[in-house]
Amino acid sequence: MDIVQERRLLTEIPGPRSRELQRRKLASVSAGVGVGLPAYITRAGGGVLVDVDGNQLIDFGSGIAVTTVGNAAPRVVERVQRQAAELTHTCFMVTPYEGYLEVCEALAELTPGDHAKRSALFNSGAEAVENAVKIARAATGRQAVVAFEHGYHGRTNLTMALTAKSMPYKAGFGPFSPEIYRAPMAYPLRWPGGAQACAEEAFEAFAGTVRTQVGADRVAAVVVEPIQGEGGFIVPPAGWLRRVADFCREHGIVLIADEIQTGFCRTGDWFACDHDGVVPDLITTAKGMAGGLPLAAVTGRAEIMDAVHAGGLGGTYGGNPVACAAALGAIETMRTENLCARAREIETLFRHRLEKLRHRYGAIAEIRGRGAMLAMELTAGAGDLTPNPGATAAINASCHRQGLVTLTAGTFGNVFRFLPPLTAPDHLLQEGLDLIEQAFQEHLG
Ligand code: PLZ
Repeated sequence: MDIVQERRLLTEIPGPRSRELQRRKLASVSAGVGVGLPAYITRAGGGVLVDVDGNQLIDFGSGIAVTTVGNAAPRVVERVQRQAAELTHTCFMVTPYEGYLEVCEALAELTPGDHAKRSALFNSGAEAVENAVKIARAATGRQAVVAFEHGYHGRTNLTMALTAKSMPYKAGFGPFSPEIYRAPMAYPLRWPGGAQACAEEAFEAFAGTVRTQVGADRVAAVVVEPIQGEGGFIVPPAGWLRRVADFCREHGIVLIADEIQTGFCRTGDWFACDHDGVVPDLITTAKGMAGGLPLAAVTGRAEIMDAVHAGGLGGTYGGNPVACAAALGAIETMRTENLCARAREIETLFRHRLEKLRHRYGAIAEIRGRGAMLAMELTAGAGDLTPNPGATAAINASCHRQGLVTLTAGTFGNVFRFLPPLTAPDHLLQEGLDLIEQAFQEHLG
């Protein structure tokens, strides 16, 4: 890693060269593709992004939970370079190669449960979720799929239907795929009966929705994020996921855990399901798995994965050799650098600072998340849960101006979330937290 791990501001953010590129963006890229912070990046490493004006930004987003092992991580780069020089593509369905198998073997070993497993590889998270639904339907002979309020599963037609939030993901893009049903999410902070009652009542509300609105024997799959990502890092109460899993087993429903954002060390375990002791039937992965190259997977029980007819799953690029090489480099990095433990360390470091802030600002209703996937939900003030997207956006913009790349989330746009690379050094994380503190000071006094 040859980039000095420090923030360095040479110009305002974005600087003049970035602003010039942003003018070209407006003239050449669809307006439908938004940009959060228009600082154009040329190099990155560890927890630092270097922009075209020479500024060094601190990365608290990891490109939305992707560069878990750090940007341009040495083992990823080494394997990608070697692979790209030898073989870039055959299409696994035409003439196969070993890297695809190695990734599927690693997935079988690392994902929850010690049953026989199979995997199939794809290009994006949405494609993985879409294929998991196809597989569950083929295996059960049923059509209905149940997803949750605040859930996010992608932007393709089927995954838009699974995704809860209308603006910006769905508005104007219908009609949506049929046979998708939505159940209430166990969201302790906003559960009408209070956080204490949430586990029990939210499970009953889910089971009630399935029984009365769909019919449990018509449901092919329940799709759930063990900790919701785009929805605002919503952590369901202990025991809720296990009860959902038990309900699925009882009714022959395939439980699909969408671990695209939570997987691969992010939450301090290999997968967030591990924390709850839940073994899903199918698990979807992407993002952190391949250190920045596009790769996604569906992994699951052999009898479910093998229920699909030969030729029923695939795609030209799924499991591309270079992306597979990147995944093997990323997984090797997670193992040798014990990044699950590092995520837990980061949680301790962040929580200490964020809780101090929460005591100072009544507008911070809650600090939540797990491992290096943490967030704060901002409301109108102490005791008032009215969402505060205005303060969230203003604080986020202040961080950007100071060279800290942060992200927001949440159905109401009032969640400020942190997803640092797990290889970022402590001093950089502390500096980022200083900037967050200053931004709160600036906007909330
Ligand atoms: N499932 C749980 O978090 C992607 C979305 C960014 P793709 N989340 C980032 C955006 O605004 O498009 C995600 C996820 C969960 C599925 C997906 C979809 O993964 O690789 O973006 O298709």
